[in-house]
Amino acid sequence: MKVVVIGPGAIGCLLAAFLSKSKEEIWLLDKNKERAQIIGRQGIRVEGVAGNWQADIRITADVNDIGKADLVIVTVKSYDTKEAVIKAKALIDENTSVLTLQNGIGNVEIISEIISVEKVIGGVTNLGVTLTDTGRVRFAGRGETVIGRLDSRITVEMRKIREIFNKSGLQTRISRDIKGLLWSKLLINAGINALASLLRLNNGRLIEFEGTRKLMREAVTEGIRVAKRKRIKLVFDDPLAKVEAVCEATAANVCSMLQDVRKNKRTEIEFINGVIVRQGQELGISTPVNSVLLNLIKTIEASYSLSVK
Ligand code: KPL
Repeated sequence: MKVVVIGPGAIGCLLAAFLSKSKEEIWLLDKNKERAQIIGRQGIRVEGVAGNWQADIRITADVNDIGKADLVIVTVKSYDTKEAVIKAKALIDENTSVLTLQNGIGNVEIISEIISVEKVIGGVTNLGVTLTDTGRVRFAGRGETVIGRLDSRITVEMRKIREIFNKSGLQTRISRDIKGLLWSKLLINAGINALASLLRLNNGRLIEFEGTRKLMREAVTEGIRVAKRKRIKLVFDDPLAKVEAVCEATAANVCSMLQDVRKNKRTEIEFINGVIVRQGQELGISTPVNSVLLNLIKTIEASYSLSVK
């Protein structure tokens, strides 16, 4: 199988490094030529809970170097999905599956506008990973990866993906209810990412303080209300307990949004708390905590270049 991981961010690098342990042909596709050359020379360095090791990797910024792929895995930031998939079209033919392992809600839909929905597989991953430098990642928390299709079907391609991921050491399963999964993961990110970024705390710290625990629970409870009204079946019996469990399991991790804020980069807030606020408005459900989190993170983004007066 020829597998192309798009985006050498934290998740992209970690996936490519793990998958390169399999017998398959693994590629990393970067939009930045210089960075691709650096990673090509150095390989990907992984440190953390799976030990410290190095993976040599095929990487390019030119899709023509790769040819047609059997599987394309999208790991770019949600606001870059459209551009990344349009650029990757040359990799995709009738036999290619496209798997999104991104945060937030909306990526399956964005990808399905560019290529046939038949080829698209959704997924969530709870791997806690930080990009410490170009092609260098700290793997801070193991977590399950779950994949599924909007039409609930389980295909041969999905079984193959599960097999390759598991063989590479990435614990992976298939679900028939991808919407429920994406919303369940959304609740985790809605509870953790914005708060951790505003307070500049590791995931684990969020459950150590009464104030953050309370706000986390309120943000998640608002999301649960929206999901319930939309008749989304959440996969956790107790989503509030699950968010706290993820904080514990990824305690040392700097969440992806805080990694972005530290680098003065745009965040995925619109695809996380923003989704709860917008869908809440449409359904007449008030989401005050998510609205505050959304507006504060947007203000941080808008004020990156400003200095204190
Ligand atoms: O998905 C994550 C993220 O950082 O975006 C969690 C699971 C919260 C791990 O940090």
